[in-house]
Amino acid sequence: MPTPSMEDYIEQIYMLIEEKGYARVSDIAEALSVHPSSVTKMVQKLDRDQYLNYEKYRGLVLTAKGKKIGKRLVYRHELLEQFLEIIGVDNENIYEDVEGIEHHLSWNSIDRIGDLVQFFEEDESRIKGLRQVQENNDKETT
Ligand SMILES: [Mn+2]
Repeated sequence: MPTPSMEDYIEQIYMLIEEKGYARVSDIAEALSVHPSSVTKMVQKLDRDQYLNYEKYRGLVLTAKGKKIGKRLVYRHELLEQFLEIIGVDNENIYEDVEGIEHHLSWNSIDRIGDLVQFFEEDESRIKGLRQVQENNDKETT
C-alpha cells in the first residue's frame, strides 16, 4: 500500500498525465509545492515499487498498477470535494480539508460517502432539506 505522501504524488502524476499527456518533475514539484529534488527522490521510489517507469531524460510513465491506483485516488479526491460541498462546507475550505482527510479514510468509508453523495444528488429536495436545517442552526447561534 502506498503511504499518504506516495498517494499525493501518484494522484498528481495521474492528473498531470490526464491533462497534458505527460508529467514533468518540475510540474509535479509545482503542483505539490515541494522542491524538485524531493520529486526526483519520490519518483525513484515509485519506480522501485512499480507504480511508474522513470527515465531521467525521457520522463515518466505510470504502470498499469500506477494508473489503477491513480484513478482511484483522483476519484476519491473528487468525491470528497463533492461531499464537503453537499454538506455545506465553505468553498475556501474544501480543497485543504480534502487534502487533510483523504489519506485517512478506509475505502469502506469512501464507498459509504459515495452512497451519501448519490442519495443527495438523486433528489434536489434532500439538499434543500439539509440547507433548511443549517439555516435554522445558524439562526440559533447568531
Ligand atoms: Mn488530493
